[in-house]
Amino acid sequence: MKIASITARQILDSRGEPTIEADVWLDNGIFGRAAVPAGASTGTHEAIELRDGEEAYNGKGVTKAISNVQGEILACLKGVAADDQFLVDQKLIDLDGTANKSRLGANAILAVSLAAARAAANARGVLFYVHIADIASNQHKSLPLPMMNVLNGGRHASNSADLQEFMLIPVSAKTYAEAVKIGAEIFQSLKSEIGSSGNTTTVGDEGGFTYPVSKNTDMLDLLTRATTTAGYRPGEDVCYAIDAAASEFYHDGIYDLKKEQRQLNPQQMIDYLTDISNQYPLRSIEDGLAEDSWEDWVTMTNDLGHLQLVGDDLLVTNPQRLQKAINMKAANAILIKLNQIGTLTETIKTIKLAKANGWRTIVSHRSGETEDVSIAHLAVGTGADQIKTGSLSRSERTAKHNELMRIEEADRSLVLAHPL
Ligand code: 2PG
Ligand code: MG
Repeated sequence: MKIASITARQILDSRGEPTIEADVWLDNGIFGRAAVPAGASTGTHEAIELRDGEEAYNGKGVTKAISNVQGEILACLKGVAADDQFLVDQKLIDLDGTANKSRLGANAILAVSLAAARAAANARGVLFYVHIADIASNQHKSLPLPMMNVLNGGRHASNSADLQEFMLIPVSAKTYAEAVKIGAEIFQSLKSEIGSSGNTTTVGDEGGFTYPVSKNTDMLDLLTRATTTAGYRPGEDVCYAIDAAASEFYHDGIYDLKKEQRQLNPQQMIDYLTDISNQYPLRSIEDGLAEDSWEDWVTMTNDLGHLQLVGDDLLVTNPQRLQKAINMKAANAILIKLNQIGTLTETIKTIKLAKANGWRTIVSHRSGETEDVSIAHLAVGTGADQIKTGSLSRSERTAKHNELMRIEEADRSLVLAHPL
């Protein structure tokens, strides 16, 4: 199964912005397709996506990335075995030649990396998660526990909370389908709560409702009411998670919570998160502090290490940054985003490093998504603990939940990863 040709095209993501989709064709006539997502609250240390910077699409076109795929990348990969993912990705990394994939573009590289893996899975006649498990030499496939982002704030919404994501974790669910049921029922109950308070039931980028708060915990109160109304017990059936995305409101040593008119120094920010975790059944805090505040992360991990403390912008799926965090004991879990690092092989390497050190792994979408469901397969194939793939609305979010229910149906031996 050798790579014979590659085509790429510009499609739209869920925010209506252009993104790249690639088709990798093999010499046996089989092909694989993959599309790349895009973030809004991107970390400074992520691999670089190549955008045209020209008039079309306000500079966000990806035609240069497409030319790179159909030119240099195809020339480099033609004749390479698609089922040798390590070789495919190493050739892409070497061809690019930069540390952050800025020459060819991480978007160009990832589209090809994933599409080649898809093509190989198709040629083998196996579901994608099976192929990923084989690449990762992983014997322990499982279904991830979902963190469902039902209330959106920060850069993913307007007129909403400072903190970016308020998620529910259906910890009492025994199957993925049951997790979806719990999440969807609470989502509908949130809609009624918000609607009956006279507010509009607008959703943000990840399909969760926006809400005009005067303090950030208003979101968690709303979530508690909706959970109870839907017939579930906060703290027993459902726990909460937040992604503060704190780098977005951190400037010159200060965390600026505009909705609350509070400016907090790092220790006060840690105290603020501690208070929230004492008041609500909060089990997971992502990016509670800024992306380069390593020492403050160590303090937070000392104080709040009984919770899941997730590094997203801090770690950017990068094995070097993860190793540093492991050594320093900064955080205890990592968010995994393929396009932060740019190839499937490097993503798997980061997951394995995290697991080897007893860290939790959470496979994640981006706020700008497509109908591509590869992350559902990545989570199952690597046996990731959790998946963060948005709310129970917007098809680019539900596509992943739906795919996980299909995978569950296809292989009844897969179990849902342990609750937190
Ligand atoms: C995050 C992500 C996904 P974005 O911060 O975790 O929820 O957002 O894709 O905008 O970086
Ligand atoms: Mg995040």
